Parts: sequence; C-alpha cells; structure tokens
Amino acid sequence: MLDELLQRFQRRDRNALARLLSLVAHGERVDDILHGIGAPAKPARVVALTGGGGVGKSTLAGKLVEQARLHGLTVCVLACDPQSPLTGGALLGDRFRMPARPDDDGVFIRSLAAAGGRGAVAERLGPLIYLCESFGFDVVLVETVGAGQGDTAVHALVDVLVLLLQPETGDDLQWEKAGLLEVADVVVVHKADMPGAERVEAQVLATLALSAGAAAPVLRVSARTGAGVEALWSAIAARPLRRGRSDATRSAEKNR
Ligand SMILES: Nc1nc2c(ncn2[C@@H]2O[C@H](COP(=O)(O)OP(=O)(O)OP(=O)(O)O)[C@@H](O)[C@H]2O)c(=O)[nH]1
Ligand SMILES: [Mg+2]
Repeated sequence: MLDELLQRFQRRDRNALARLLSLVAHGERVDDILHGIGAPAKPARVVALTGGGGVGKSTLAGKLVEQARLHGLTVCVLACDPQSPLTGGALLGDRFRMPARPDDDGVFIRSLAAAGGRGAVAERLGPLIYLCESFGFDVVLVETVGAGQGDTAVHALVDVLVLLLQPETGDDLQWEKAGLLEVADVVVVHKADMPGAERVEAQVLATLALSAGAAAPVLRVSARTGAGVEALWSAIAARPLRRGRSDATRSAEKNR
C-alpha cells in the first residue's frame, strides 16, 4: 500500500503527494515515507509567511503564487493556519482566496489545518516541506500559524521567513516580544492600502536599527491593490538559500 503510493509519488502523481502529506501530517509512517521518497533532485526555495491571525497571509500567498507562475516556477502551498475561532476555520477561505487555475498543474495547494490539529502539523512541518521539495516544486510556500513561539523554530526549516504586520492592530509590541523581527528575513507591512502603514513601517525600521543583525528589508505591500507585490517577490528571490536547510527539514521531526 505505502510502496504503491511511493511509486506513484516518484511518477509525480499529485494524488499520491496529497495522500503522503496527509499521512505525515497525522504522524503516520513518517520515517518510512521520508526513507521512501529519496532526496530532492534540486533544492526548492522554501518561503514561510507568518504573522498574526487575519493579517492577510492567505491572500498574499495567492499573489505570490501568481508571481511564481509569471516567472515560470512551479509552486506548492502548505497552509497550516489555525482553525481560528475568529475566522471560523480558514480551510474554505484558503481555497477561496488562492485562485489557482484548476487546470494549472504548476500549482498545488494543500490546507493542513484540519490534520491532527495545529500543534501536530507545526511539529511535522519539516517532513511536510521535504515531501513537497522531493516532489520537485521550485517554490514551497508555507503559511504558518500566527505569531508565537513556533515561528522561531520555523526559521530553521525555510530559506526565507516573511513576517507580516498590519496597521493599527493594537499589538505593536507583540512582534518585538516574540523576537520575530530578529528572525525575519523580510518584513512586510501588509494592508498598506489602509491608514497607518507608514507609522508601522517607521516603528519597524526604528526597532531594526537597534538590533545587531543584518537588517531585513521592510516593504509596504497590499495584496488587495497589488502594490508592492512584485517588490516582495524580488526580495524573496534575492535571498540566498539557507545552507543545510534541506537536511534540517528532513530531520526536523527526529531532532525535536
Ligand atoms: N485592506 C486590506 N485587506 C486585506 C488585504 N489582504 C487581505 N485582506 C483582508 O484581510 C482579511 C484576512 O485575510 P486572510 O488572507 O484570510 O488572512 P490570514 O492571515 O490568512 O488569516 P488567518 O489564516 O485566519 O490567520 C480578509 O478579510 C482579507 O480580505 C489587503 O492587502 N488590504
Ligand atoms: Mg489564512
């Protein structure tokens, strides 16, 4: 049964990929699956979109999918958003807001919100990413659960960590406390079509100026109007791939 799935995976059967992702998300046969799929033929560019609930991660992911396709790259989206009581569960919303053309086999979108609960999925994020990378996608885009301790762990599993903030959320200090700014490779002030974006941008720049590490680019972006989306794609594409990232991804579960 698993052997057959793995064979279909090697033949790039998307249903097999979907089934294997579900198994791993539920913590079933993870080692057998990792062993069976083999190493990726080429590294993917793995990008995480993280930020608080409702900051626009799913909407922006849809825009980045478009950018990837415009550049001729195949892309896989793993949406691990929580079944937020605020949104009543984002499962449907994610499909809705990521308008991949159904006939475009360069795009694969999988929501894992329902698989074993958010904690479980977050724990197995490494192997889930590794599966998508081995399948051969050029870009793997991960929508992670909102700001929290998990995000700093996500950093090691991805090449580019994109932190989304938005104007007037009233939790201006939250991202500083969480240390998220320090691990972000790109900071997006999202919903820049709304008032207050400049103020948040100024706060972020002031905070980054005080920190020791290399400053992450700060970009104002609106998925709604499309403003800044291309600049964001360029910033993501310009980041070097993280050395050793793929191995870290593969072994993430064993080492935890
Ligand atoms: N004004 C404005 N609203 C936006 C923008 N992008 C998304 N939104 C709205 O923000 C709300 C949340 O968007 P989502 O993309 O679901 O946000 P999310 O971060 O994925 O949400 P969760 O997965 O539930 O944490 C929706 O009502 C969107 O229409 C934007 O650029 N500008
Ligand atoms: Mg979402």
